[in-house]
Amino acid sequence: MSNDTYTPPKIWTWDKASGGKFANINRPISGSTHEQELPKGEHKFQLYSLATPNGVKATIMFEELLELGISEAEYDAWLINISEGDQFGSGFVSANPNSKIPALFDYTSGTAVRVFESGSILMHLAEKFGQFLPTSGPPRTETINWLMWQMGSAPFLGGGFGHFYAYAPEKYEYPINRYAMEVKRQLDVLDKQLANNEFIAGDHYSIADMAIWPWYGLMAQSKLYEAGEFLQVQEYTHLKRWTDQLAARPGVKRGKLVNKIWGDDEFQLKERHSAKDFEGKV
Ligand SMILES: N[C@@H](CCC(=O)N[C@@H](CS)C(=O)NCC(=O)O)C(=O)O
Repeated sequence: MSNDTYTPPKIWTWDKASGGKFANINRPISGSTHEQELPKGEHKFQLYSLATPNGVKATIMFEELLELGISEAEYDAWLINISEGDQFGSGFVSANPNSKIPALFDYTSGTAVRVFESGSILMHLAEKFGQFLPTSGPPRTETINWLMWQMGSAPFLGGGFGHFYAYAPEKYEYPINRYAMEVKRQLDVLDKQLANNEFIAGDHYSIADMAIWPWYGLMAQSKLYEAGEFLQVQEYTHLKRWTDQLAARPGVKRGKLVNKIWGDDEFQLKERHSAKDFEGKV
C-alpha cells in the first residue's frame, strides 16, 4: 500500500476543511442550526424525506400499502434536501433528533407520533396495517432478522465502501479494500439466501425486501457509486433475479420516485400528495 499515513493527535479537533462530498453538512454537534417549521398536508401521515436508499424504503412501503387498496395509508411526502441542511431545521430535529431522513409524523391517533429510523417506520406501518410482516412465529422472526441485518449491514456499504470509493477527497487503498471485501461478502450472503427463497425472508414479500432492495438491489443493478464492474456484481445471479422481480412492482416503481430531485425530469417527483402526482411518470 502506498498511501500516506496519519498519526492521530492526542485530542481530535474539528477540521472544517476536511473535504469530500457532504463535508459541508457534517458536524460533530447534534441539534438544530436554524428555525424551520415543517410543512403539513391533509393526510394522517406526514413524511419528510429524500429519495436516497434510506428514504425510498418508506415511500415504497406507503406505495405498496396503497397498491393493496388501503386508502388509510395516504400520505404527504415533503422534501428534506440534506445537501442544503434541511435536516438541521428545528422542525425536522423535533421529528428526528438524529437529523437523518426519513422521518414521519403519524397523526392517526389524534396526536402527533414521531417515527424515525427507516426500520422503525417500516415496522410501525406494517403493524398498523397488518401487512408485510407476519404477526407471529418463525416467519415474523425471520423477517425481523433480515430487517435488522439491513440496518446493521448497509452502513458498511454506504458509509464505508461508498464513502471511500466515491466520496472521499482522495482514494486510499486500505479502506477501499476493506469495505469492498465486506460488501462482496454481504452480496454473497444475499445471493445464497435468494438462491433458495423467492423473497428475502422466505416465500412472503415483506418489509425486509423493502429495506434491502434500495441498497443491494441498486448495487446489483450497478446504479450505486458506479461500482458495478469493480465489485463484479453480475456474479450474484440470484440477487439479480430478485432485484428485477421487485423492480417490476408498481409500488416499488412509484416509491423510488418520491422526493427525487435528480436524474431525468420524468423520473423526478419533488413532493407527493396524491396518486395524481405520478401521472406521466410511471
Ligand atoms: N439508519 C438510518 C440512516 C438514515 C440516513 O443515513 N439518512 C441519510 C440519507 S441516506 C441522511 O439523512 N443524511 C443526512 C446527514 O447525515 O446529515 C435509517 O435507516 O433511517
